[in-house]
Amino acid sequence: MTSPLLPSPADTLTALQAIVGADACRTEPDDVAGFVTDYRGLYRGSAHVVVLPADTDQVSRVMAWCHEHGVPVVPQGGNTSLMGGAVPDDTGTAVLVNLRRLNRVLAVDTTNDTLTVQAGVTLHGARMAAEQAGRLFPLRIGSEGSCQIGGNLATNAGGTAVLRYGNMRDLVLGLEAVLPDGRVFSSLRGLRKDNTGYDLKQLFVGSEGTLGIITAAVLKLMPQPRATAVAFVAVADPAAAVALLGLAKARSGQAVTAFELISGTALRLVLDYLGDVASPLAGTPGWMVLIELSGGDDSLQQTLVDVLEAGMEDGLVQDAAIAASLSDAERFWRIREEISDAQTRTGGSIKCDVSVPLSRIADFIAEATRQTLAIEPHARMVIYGHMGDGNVHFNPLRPADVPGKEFLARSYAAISHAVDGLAHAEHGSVSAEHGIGVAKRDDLLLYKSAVELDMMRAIKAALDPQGLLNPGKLLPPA
Ligand code: FAD
Ligand code: 2HG
Ligand code: ZN
Repeated sequence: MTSPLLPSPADTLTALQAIVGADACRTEPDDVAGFVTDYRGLYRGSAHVVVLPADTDQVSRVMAWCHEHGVPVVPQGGNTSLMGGAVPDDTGTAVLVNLRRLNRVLAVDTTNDTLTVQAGVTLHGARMAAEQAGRLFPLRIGSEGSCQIGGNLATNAGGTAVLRYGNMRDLVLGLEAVLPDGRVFSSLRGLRKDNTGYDLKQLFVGSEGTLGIITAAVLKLMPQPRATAVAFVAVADPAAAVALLGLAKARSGQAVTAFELISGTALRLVLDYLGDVASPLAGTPGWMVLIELSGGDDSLQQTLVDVLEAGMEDGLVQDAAIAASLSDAERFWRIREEISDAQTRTGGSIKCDVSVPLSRIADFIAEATRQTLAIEPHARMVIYGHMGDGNVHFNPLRPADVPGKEFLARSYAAISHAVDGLAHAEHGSVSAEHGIGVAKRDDLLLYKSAVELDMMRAIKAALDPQGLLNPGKLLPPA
């Protein structure tokens, strides 16, 4: 509930300029447009003012002022999320707080293996800071050049290395966040053990900007792997891919770092989009996996060859290309990472970001495909994702001759409910890594129990009783 007596736009601007400076307040439509439209151009809102604070103290004072005057606040990082959570609604009453100026690496501790950064450091910046210190920060997602650590935490980002290193929740040791009333919660400590009660920092992870504005974090660093081996592999079907994963785990110990499934339709789409990139395999197999092994063992390449040979003997592997150089490996990965943008460019993509237990994933894909094609017989089955951790991006794409808007209008609801319903029935999740935002907000009523929803609302009410922080996101209306 926002106050019916909001301050005038002029008073709000004057107050916020006094806190962050006039240069750090944007109000001109051209300056604001990029902040109020989401990455895919599907969600457009408006903001009363976009504020670019320079430090935690400024964030705290902005929040305190907005709290005192009942003004809604939308936190934003790199604005790369896919669920519409980082842009305001169209009422124009919100203040949008973008964290991009909080972009300093605060400390690298190579003895404790921790990296302390402000929330606006991009994921790429954090990975580079780790690399310069001879360490690895292992979160790996295609948007790393733009997304920010604060956004990664607020969405509990996943990506292609979760199988080995976990998602963002597993990679954070300490966190600083400004609460809706302006107070600063700080647990900026690099401890791997701390059992002194509730783990409050984890409340903010995956909270999508509804409980506080994350301003800094202490992240875990890992040793850099001494060797990496990558292969693009044709398999008969998802069941063969699951069996190959089991074989790779058994033969390589802890070395499987990524195991990505790619449908033939997804490969064709991305190769058309990239234009000048050669396919790693001859023809277009029906299904492929991109496997990466990494570790300290120089014989890793041979281990990968052994895995693939054993896979061929077992009838799991139909064809394989092993990266012979770094540039091969980069090309294989580029093909995988660009699938999402290839869909965005084509338009008319129904995104189902589901996870199910690995033991159910092949049957799930078969049945979800059958039900989708019963609704849209000519949909293009762009199916890919982080199979190694059970996460499938099941993203039917409009038939080539149907405009995106028409496809979404006639089939989005039916297909997404069918696919999500199947995932739920398999004890899976209807949002494995992209979060809820506004896109899936009301679906939570179908897929979360009354007890879970009550607990989520109780936490929100305790920290943000006025409901001012990122209103309308994540929590379905009571
Ligand atoms: P934003 O989009 O700005 O915000 C996301 C949410 O977090 C919003 O609700 C916002 O209010 C909140 N928020 C942002 N910053 C803060 C803060 N400092 N404090 C509090 N709340 C905040 N996601 C994956 O999980 N895995 C992938 O593999 C993956 N690949 C992608 C590939 C592409 C090409 C694209 C475009 C996106 C991909 N994403 C992926 C989605 C997206 O990049 C992630 O969700 C990312 O973590 C969002 O970070 P951001 O800084 O852009 O956040
Ligand atoms: C990926 O794995 C991202 O490439 C984006 O999570 C998935 O666009 C998508 O659906
Ligand atoms: Zn993904």
